[in-house]
Amino acid sequence: MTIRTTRRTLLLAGTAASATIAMPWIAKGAAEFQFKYANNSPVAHPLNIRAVEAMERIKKETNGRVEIQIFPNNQLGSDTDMLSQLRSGAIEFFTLSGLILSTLVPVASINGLGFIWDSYDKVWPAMDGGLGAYVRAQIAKSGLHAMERQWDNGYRQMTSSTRPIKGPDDLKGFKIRVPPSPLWTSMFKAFDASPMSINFSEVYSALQTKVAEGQENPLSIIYFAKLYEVQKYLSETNHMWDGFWFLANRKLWNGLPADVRDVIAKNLNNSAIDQRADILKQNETFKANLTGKGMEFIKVDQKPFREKLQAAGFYKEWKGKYGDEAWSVLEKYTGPIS
Ligand code: X2X
Repeated sequence: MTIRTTRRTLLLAGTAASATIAMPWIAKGAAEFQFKYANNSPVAHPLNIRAVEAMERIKKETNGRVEIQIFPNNQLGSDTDMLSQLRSGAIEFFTLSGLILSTLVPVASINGLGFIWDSYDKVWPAMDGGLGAYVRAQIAKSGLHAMERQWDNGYRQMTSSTRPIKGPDDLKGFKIRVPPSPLWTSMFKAFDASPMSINFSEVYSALQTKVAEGQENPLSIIYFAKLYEVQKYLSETNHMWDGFWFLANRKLWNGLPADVRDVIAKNLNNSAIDQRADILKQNETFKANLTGKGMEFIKVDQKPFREKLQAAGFYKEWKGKYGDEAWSVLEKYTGPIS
């Protein structure tokens, strides 16, 4: 299905799971540079709304030289598939959680450690500052280029269809879907849960068929991907903060004329800032909206969760994996972690 990219039609198209965000007014072959940008997020998610806006500005500011077509909602495959497509050059741009990117660039999951971020007031200075720069330097060594500004996924919350998760003991043996990333598996093993790595493209059906009892994601994803249809309880754990790196194939990126690169980077970085504000604003209404869809919210105390991770040696283990240098960059922003 092809749709026009006005905001209204995008919102309408949010109901069509396989909608393409195409730009039909651009004659095929008209642009000097035609690129593909793919992601895992629902069409109505702020990531896609703001990406559409960015691509329109990029086209305009390059006088039509650059046309970037968006493939949302796992249309080109799972995150794992899209990451290989990006590396091979089959697609030029891709947004991916740093935690999943860690399968290629190990340190990229560092911001996802459990219970280390009190608030966005610490997250953004870290990711826009020294910690983000550290991670991006490692990404650059992997054949990819990450734009400076990360896009928000959000603080992650646990959901369940079988039983409410009130404290860490409720996670014992809990069949929870986690994204494919060693950090996620390790964390939920430390809770004595039974984590299963499943790409986001398969999450709805894994929950619907009860292959997994629960999952964890930010409110925006739970809402826009309609996970409330297949989950009952939502525990406000805020257990991790997760963001999307806007990635380009590095060879392609470096081969672009500098002026084209500048326009693309500027607009993607500006739209990232707008998208962060969208998530923040929408977070104020998601609770009421999700309750309206039948979800039951549960307030939880983070302390026993964190203590369980400490007792399991989780922080010590990951400090060893990331190394002292990365850990000290992280602690500059979070304060001491042990
Ligand atoms: O896969 C997920 O759960 C998601 C959508 O949050 C990510 O992209 C990491």
